[in-house]
Amino acid sequence: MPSSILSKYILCSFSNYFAKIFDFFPACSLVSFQNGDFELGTTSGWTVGGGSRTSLSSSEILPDYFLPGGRLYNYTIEHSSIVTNGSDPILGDLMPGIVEGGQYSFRVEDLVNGGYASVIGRQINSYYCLDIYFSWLAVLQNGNHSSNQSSLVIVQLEDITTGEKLILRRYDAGATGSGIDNRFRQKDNYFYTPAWQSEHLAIDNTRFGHDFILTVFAGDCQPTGHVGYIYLDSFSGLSP
Ligand SMILES: [Ca+2]
Repeated sequence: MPSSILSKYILCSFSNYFAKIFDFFPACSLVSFQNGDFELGTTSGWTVGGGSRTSLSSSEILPDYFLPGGRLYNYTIEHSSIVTNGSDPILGDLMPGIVEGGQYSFRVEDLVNGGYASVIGRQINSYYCLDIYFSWLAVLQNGNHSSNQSSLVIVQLEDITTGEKLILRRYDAGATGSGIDNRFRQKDNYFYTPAWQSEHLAIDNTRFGHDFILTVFAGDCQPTGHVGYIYLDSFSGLSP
């Protein structure tokens, strides 16, 4: 067993131990997040989809529309990909390496414009651990459009037992810059995150055993001339 995996196992065993002491809940398990870091080099365990977003303004978009069974899902649109470490092809050294941990991460959508959108989702059921972590890195091309017509990324972590969105980030490349916040910087006509954005949900005992779903969306601009994409890595019960 590689030492990094071994140390994570030991850490998780520790947190299991304390969870048992304090709440007598079943042990949390790495199995919940198997391939949450994409280190199988595949999307095993995840659900991926895509489609055209040109019929919708950004405010009308829900990520679920582009997952299998969704109203805009098109199985021929496969723009997303597992990626290996290296620089972002557009922003280069302005962004960190496009893999946060290990050898692989996942890029939602691609670097070609065309009015498309893509999504990846992962559900974990009956979750008894104390934390959920994941990290993302986004690029939005400013096409000098309104927010509603611009490229778009959405990151959401939902407690589907209660229907609450516990983490919700929604950014667009609207021309005024009002669709981003201080997580982003600008280079030419690109908004980008200069560091991996580490998300952490601390789960209190009112949520033990609930089902959660992580959904990450990226879409080109509606007029089709500009790109949006987002990298995802390190979905785990343990800090990256
Ligand atoms: Ca990884």
